[in-house]
Amino acid sequence: MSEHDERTFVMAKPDAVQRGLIGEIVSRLEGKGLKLVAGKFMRIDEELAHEHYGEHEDKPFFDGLVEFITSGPVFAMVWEGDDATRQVRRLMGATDAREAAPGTIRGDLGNDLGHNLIHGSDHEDEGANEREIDLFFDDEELLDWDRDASTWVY
Ligand code: RTP
Ligand code: MG
Repeated sequence: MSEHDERTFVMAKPDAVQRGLIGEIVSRLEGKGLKLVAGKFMRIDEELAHEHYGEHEDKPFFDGLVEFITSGPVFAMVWEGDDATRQVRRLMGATDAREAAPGTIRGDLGNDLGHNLIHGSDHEDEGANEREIDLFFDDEELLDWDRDASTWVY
């Protein structure tokens, strides 16, 4: 991990899994030059959903959000790169997929406010990265690796 690199938590939500868009989401982050350091295909249970979305516990949409995020498998990931948290949020687009700019994942592919395909740690929430990575992954699941283009790319 070089000096300016940071790690950020990302998740393909149940709608992305159901619609067969895991690969597309991974591809967009890879294409931007971010590096995958962890990935896990899993179900989020009620308890994890409450912890992960704890900041929204008092909001009227909380129960629906928990129901959605626990409705089927998700693909949880950790991505690394320079300013990775902000980069991912830019690639994701605005929360409401109907308003998200074309060119973004949500803008191009997402359906609406609730079904917006992807979660990324909030860059405005100090420490959200570490907190969410810790919640979903053990330390040994985060891989340190270097790209070695000389070996495999001709
Ligand atoms: P996320 O946490 O899922 O990456 O999304 P976000 O940062 O862009 O948006 P956030 O404000 O954290 O909201 C979390 C999720 O709650 C749903 N939501 N519903 N009905 C509503 O007013 C409302 N507001 C937010 C969205 O699905 C959003 O992804
Ligand atoms: Mg959020």
